[in-house]
Amino acid sequence: MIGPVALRDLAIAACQRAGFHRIGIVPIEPSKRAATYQAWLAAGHHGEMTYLASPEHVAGRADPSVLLEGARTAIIVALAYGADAPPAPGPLRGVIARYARGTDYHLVLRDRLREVADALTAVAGPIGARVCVDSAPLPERELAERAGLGFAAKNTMLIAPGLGSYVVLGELLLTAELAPTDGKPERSRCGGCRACLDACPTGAFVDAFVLDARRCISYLTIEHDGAIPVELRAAMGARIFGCDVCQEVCPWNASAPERTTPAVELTARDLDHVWPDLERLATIGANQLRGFVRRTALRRIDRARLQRNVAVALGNSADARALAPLAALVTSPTALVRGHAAWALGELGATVAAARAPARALLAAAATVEADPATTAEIIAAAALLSARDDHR
Ligand code: B12
Ligand code: SF4
Ligand code: SF4
Repeated sequence: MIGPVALRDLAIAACQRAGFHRIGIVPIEPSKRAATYQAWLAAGHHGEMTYLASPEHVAGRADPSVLLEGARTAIIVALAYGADAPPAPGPLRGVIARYARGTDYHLVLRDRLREVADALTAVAGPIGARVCVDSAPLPERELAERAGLGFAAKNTMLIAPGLGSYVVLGELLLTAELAPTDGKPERSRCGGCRACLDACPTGAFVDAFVLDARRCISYLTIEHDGAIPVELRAAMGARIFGCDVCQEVCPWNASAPERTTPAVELTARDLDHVWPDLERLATIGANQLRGFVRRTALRRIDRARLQRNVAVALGNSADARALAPLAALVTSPTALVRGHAAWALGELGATVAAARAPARALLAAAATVEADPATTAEIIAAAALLSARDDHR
């Protein structure tokens, strides 16, 4: 029978062949941060992500052994994605967060971790295994920290020194005993820095290490259904899927990219998946949209949420050319999209004098046919903003 040390060496070799940038192996133990997690939920910081508070999720977060009968060991891996950002190719471009520019990392990590599980069972015979990536009820950052992959930073990210924080995490739970790797948990190495806390456009950090997801642009653009709170829309800028600001300002990311070759599947598919063309997305057909999001993390949001985000980005563009795509969005069959397009017309008209009269005309036309009360309220507020600007000329 193959022993824990030989299994560990086999697992490390398989993880290296699979191309992971960091690898750690730890015995499965109850979480030391279960109370932190529950306090975060109790404060409502998870917003509408109610699955995070389900009994199954809370149990797994407290003790990962409930996720796989007989689980004894966890392999934790980090995979780096690209940090480079080429310049925007033209006007009216949105921004997609770096982790979402290539193939969906859930698919990439899952496939690679299955290869590792197969390599182990090929030599050691049947072993119970469960691949976990993101949505499984596992405290991924804590596990990575415990396995010595990096430290918990004030922006709540796991920073892997030498790689930075532009890494995604995945785990393979196993019923076999593997000898642990020798990585040790590190204390936070943020020191006196607080650049991320100060740079967050929406003020989403309640404190160092504590994020109120309800204010986070990543949450607002991806997880949140319905209307985006009006007071947070301007701060979203051109971001239509996710946000990287609290990582962009981090000194640990400044030199990491040159030292890393990111996973090829996670690198940007093309310029349109870095700087999406907002005009195109405003009028994109169902088939084209399917092609654009295929096998990317973008498929997690539906057309209505995407076009809601596009409308906000157009409203923040301060570019009169945004009028044409907004004219299309304000007549969308989806009330959510029409409402955000109305808001955007108000913003655009308020910031670009040349767009004011056409924006007002579009709002007036929209008002005559609008039946949805929430959208009507958006139209009235946008028109009032334009009138106020006229008064202050
Ligand atoms: C829910 C969720 C979100 C939410 C909430 C994020 C948050 N910070 O809580 C939203 C939608 C906002 C989000 C955004 C993003 N997410 Co997310 N998300 C998750 C998910 C599913 C759960 C996170 C969670 O439980 N949050 C609740 C808090 C309490 O738990 P925690 O994040 O583990 O936080 C730890 C620290 O706060 C720490 N802590 C608390 N107090 C203190 C005090 C001290 C002194 C110390 C040292 C530590 C410490 O303890 C907590 C537990 O270990 C994880 C996957 C998973 N299963 O873990 C991915 C995950 C965290 N997300 C990930 C990514 C990539 C992102 C984004 C970068 C995507 C983007 N570009 O838009 C942003 C980053 C925003 C940010 N600064 O966190 C990666 C992070 C990889 C990494 N290097 O850390 C994960 C691990 C997914 C993955 N498999 O790779 N996400
Ligand atoms: S991802 Fe963006 S909005 Fe969310 S906490 Fe970081 S900087 Fe703030
Ligand atoms: S920006 Fe500063 S405080 Fe924030 S995570 Fe990076 S080192 Fe830590």
